[in-house]
Amino acid sequence: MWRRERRPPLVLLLLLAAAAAAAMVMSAQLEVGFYRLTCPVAEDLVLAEMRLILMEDATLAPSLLRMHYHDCFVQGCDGSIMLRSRKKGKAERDALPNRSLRGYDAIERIKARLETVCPLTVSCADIIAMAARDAVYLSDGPWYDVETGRRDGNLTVAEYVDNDLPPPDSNIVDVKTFFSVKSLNSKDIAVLFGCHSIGTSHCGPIQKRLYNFTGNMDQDPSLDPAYAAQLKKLCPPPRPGGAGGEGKVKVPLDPGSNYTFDLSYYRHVLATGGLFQSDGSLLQDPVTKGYVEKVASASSPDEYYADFAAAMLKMGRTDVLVGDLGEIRPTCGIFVD
Ligand code: HEM
Ligand SMILES: *[C@@H]1O[C@H](CO)[C@@H](O)[C@H](O)[C@H]1NC(C)=O
Ligand SMILES: *[C@@H]1O[C@H](CO)[C@@H](O)[C@H](O)[C@H]1NC(C)=O
Ligand SMILES: *[C@@H]1O[C@H](CO)[C@@H](O)[C@H](O)[C@H]1NC(C)=O
Ligand SMILES: CC(=O)N[C@H]1CO[C@H](CO)[C@@H](O)[C@@H]1O
Repeated sequence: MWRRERRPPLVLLLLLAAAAAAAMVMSAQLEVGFYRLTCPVAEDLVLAEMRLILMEDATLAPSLLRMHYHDCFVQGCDGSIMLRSRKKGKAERDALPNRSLRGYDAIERIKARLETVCPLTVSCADIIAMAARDAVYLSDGPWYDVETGRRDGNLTVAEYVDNDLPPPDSNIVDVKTFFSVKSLNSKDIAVLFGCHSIGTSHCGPIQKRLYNFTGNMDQDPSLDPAYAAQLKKLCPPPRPGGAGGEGKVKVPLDPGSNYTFDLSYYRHVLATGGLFQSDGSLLQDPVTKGYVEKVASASSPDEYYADFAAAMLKMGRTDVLVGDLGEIRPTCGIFVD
């Protein structure tokens, strides 16, 4: 369930939490309000800290939303994305697509606050899930009740990143393949891509699309020419032998409203083909295209926001560790051993 205007009163939250808990006592699994007895301030504290973090750097909102996606897709939502590499092996966070992930310090800052109030209680995976929800909410998007009860994994392998995350030049068949492994269907794909309503990209992921689409120094014909021209001004052709687009320039994923979580991403994809080929791939399949068209012409965001909440909960359940599995670390990035 989602609410656009305000957070619900605490009493309502507690009632909902109790109802959810009652429905889920059968086995250890995620639930709304998992910390209501062990750390009742957890969610309020994360939100308060997120307000401060975003006041200092508003661009961290999309980064923290993205972190939840990466955490869940690589090894399940188990906080292992936070672990630093050790001598033994390269960690997820040092794999290539990670180089543009930001917000590790923000998660550690929230974790440190929680450790002073409820030591060794709240998992890093849950902090990431809560921070992602708050990032959406604080970007004028919907509020939804986030499920908690995840525990943290201590296995992190850089190679998994390439195997689990679809690259930005994916077509819809590739995207469906990657998402179906996580039990996410075509509708979930279309809904979750709305995350690209906030935030930015480096030039690297779009260089091929702009300058060398099929290897003949051509441009992706499915990209609107006026939009492509605009992008080319921001992102000049890569220098031969130059570092592949890791420069300072950042391009908005949803031009004109990249600070606000709204439906304009869908209008943008429909009108221009989107920033990444993967965004444009939504138009290659009747189900995802139908969804884009529906949201793009919706008169109210309500239905999309409800879909978004449901899809985020679904993604947030990917391969989670619950009950006695996993661990709670004092610092998200540092192994306990
Ligand atoms: C096929 C699936 C996806 C692909 C290929 C993809 C790819 C990318 C790429 C290449 C970037 C830019 C990184 C950079 O250069 O800074 C990006 C940014 C972002 N992605 Fe995705 N993404 C996908 C799905 C998702 C999903 C499902 C979510 C949310 C649940 C998400 C949330 C974000 C956000 C919020 C940003 C902006 C980050 C920032 O401004 O720091 N993405 N994505
Ligand atoms: C929106 O995009 C512009 C670049 O066009 C960037 O300067 C700004 O930081 C972006 N905002 C967010 C919240 O990412
Ligand atoms: C364009 O793509 C082709 C095929 O992938 C590659 O061989 C060539 O080096 C690329 N050209 C440039 C300038 O990047
Ligand atoms: C990882 O956690 C498990 C418990 O979940 C523990 O048995 C194991 O020793 C830990 N391994 C490392 C490398 O920290
Ligand atoms: C933001 C961040 O922590 N990124 C890491 C990803 O990998 C590079 C290269 O190993 C690290 O230097 C970064 O710290």
